[in-house]
Amino acid sequence: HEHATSGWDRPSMRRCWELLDLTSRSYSSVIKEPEGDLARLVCLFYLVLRGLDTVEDDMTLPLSVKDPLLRNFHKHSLTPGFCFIGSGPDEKDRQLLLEYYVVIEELGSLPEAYRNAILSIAEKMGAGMADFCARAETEKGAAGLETIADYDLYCHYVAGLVGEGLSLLFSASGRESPDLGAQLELSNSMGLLLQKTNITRDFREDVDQRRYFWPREIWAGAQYGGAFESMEEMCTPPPGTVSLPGVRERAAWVQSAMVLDALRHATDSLDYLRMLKNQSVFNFCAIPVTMAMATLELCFMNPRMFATHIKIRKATAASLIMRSKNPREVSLIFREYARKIHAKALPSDPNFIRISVACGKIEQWC
Ligand code: PS7
Ligand code: MN
Ligand code: MN
Ligand code: MN
Ligand code: MN
Ligand code: MN
Repeated sequence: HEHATSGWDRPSMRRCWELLDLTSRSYSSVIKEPEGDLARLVCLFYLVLRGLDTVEDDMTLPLSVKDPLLRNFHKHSLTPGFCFIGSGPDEKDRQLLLEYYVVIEELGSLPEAYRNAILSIAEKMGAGMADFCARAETEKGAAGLETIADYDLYCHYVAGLVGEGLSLLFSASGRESPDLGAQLELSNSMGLLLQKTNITRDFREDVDQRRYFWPREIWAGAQYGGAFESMEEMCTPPPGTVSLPGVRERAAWVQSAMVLDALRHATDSLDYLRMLKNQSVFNFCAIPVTMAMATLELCFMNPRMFATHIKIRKATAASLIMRSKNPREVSLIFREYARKIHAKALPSDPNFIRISVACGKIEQWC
């Protein structure tokens, strides 16, 4: 990759590109997609939000430290030399917070409108994260998320706002139309589709860390086939032990309700992608969402998801990256996965009719 206008002449920006590679699992390559200065903006936006998420995810920090750190992170991002050394030693992204002053230095050199756009999103996200951290604490580690409305709001803070901010950056940079930055509903849906897919797939990893993101309304609700007392109850029991009768089946219905809830955002995401005009911006946005659709199909009716970390096959990912280049092809990919989900749905699933309707809606979108 060439970073002609991406700041490779400055040590602080050079370090930011390295920190991106160090901290981003799936996004590092797509973030380098947009040309020149836009890639740099997205990289800095990513590092600010990754910093916030590292604070949010650190379960060793007491709420008395975490809460003000999240709420003031946008201000710290304007304070030359600021860094945070208090992350737990196991925190995989602690290096970013140790060297956060390089991000601050680069933010300082951005045109004011871009810096303000990035930091106003960080302010809203930090406040939202702090609100939900406090809720999880008072409910003694139990799910802070009660209702599907709570789940939507949490996902809005941590991912819908990312979509909103990215759309602003795409518009402000002149790569996309000014209308895009105003499509809050559609950009929110892009974020929610990605975040809900991540939360659904990461069931086991998150529960093992006592992080409960599935809304109680779904896993405790009889109308979704769940009626569990806790999320642990859904886990695959240790080898050699037998689970209670019906647990596996009811867990499958809860899983299908979670996949169904994520699918609510699919057609909005297709509408969002259809608005894009710039090829590199399109690739950046389309690749994560086609991967998400493949991941939802992998999760659906898959009992392994309750036992371990599942991932789409490398060859599938490579093919999706190559195919995600225009709206028509992307809608065909969505249709393909909607059909596969539809075909796996069982009539005995309490969500069966809702799944058929949701898949039918995606299949007919084109
Ligand atoms: C600025 C590219 C494309 C219009 C750090 C991209 C965690 C799913 O399970 O680490 O915690 O390990 O894989 C990304 C909309 C956000 C939403 C959000 C910033 C799409 C901080 C991705 C990503 C909007 C809160 C993956 C939301 O985390 O998960 C930039 C358009 C960060 C996007 C978090 C999650 C991202 C996520 P885990 P990851
Ligand atoms: Mn992570
Ligand atoms: Mn987090
Ligand atoms: Mn995280
Ligand atoms: Mn996750
Ligand atoms: Mn993960």
